Amino acid sequence: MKTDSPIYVAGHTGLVGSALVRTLRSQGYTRLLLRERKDLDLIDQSAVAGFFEKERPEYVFLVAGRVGGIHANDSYPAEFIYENLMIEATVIQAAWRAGVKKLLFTGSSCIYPKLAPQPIKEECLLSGPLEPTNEWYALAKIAGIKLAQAYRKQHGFNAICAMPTNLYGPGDNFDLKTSHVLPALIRKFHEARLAAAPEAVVWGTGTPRREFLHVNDLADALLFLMLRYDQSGIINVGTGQDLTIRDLCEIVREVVGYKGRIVFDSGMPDGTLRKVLDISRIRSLGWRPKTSLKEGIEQTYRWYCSTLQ
Ligand code: GFB
Repeated sequence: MKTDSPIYVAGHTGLVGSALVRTLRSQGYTRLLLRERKDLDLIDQSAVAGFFEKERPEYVFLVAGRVGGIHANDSYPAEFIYENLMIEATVIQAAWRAGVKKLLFTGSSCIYPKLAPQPIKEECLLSGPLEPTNEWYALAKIAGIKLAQAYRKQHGFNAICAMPTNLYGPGDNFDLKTSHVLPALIRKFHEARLAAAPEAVVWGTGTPRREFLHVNDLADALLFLMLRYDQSGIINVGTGQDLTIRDLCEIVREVVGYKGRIVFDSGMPDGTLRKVLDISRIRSLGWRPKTSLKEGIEQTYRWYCSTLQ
């Protein structure tokens, strides 16, 4: 991939897509093909095929999809499985037909079995039952992996699949119903501090463990893989470190400066109790995350506050 290669970033306005555009531009890539949903519906097969035939991208980052936290996944299963399945099938087919040189597809660590041995190796895929709250999304992403591997096997199509852990950073969704845990905690504690509320409510029991990767580090890893990885096997992207939701609350509380009580609502789902990734494969290629969790949360909180002005 050269700096003047035509590169299509599907999903460029989202958390991952916007970080990828920042990274590509900062690395001198000048021919980015970007289309907003209103201009190109990725579920519309003829529109997508037309776009690829006309624009002829050589490289594709397929980071578009319907995403959300545990409550959104559990509440909108039909939309999560349909939209993600359709986007993957439509873009991968059109990319192959139009002679794209290489496509990178992103999934999520929820593709792995709920009780996978930790840290989770790539080989654990399809070795046990999924977490029920996100099985719809997970199955759509697993189908995306198999699509990529099938097009490589039958057509020699160079599609690779990166499996990131839980992400956070600037450009995230801070809606308290549909977001992931980290932006939700930042917003809840921020609003509780402003309101001098005696307590803030957090979902679940606080005991689940999660791993968090700053989205700028993911964007860096995706460019790294697009330039250096050409295997059929999926590859994990994370930090290899996790913590309990209870400990995460303490870090966010400190960053936001909230002094009140944190109350856990065990009526809300915990989801998977642990899903930390084994990142030895990407490490062996020479990639390392750069952002510590504390730094990343401080930077994200500053960004969140800048959006409130
Ligand atoms: O980030 P999160 O929604 O996704 O939840 P998952 C992580 C943990 O944080 C769960 C707890 O145990 C939640 O119960 N939690 C506590 C909260 N308070 C909150 C809150 O206010 N909001 C949210 N959202 N969580 C998702 C999958 O699972 O991970 C997706 O459903 C995707 O498909 C994503 O894979 C990366 O880590 O549980």
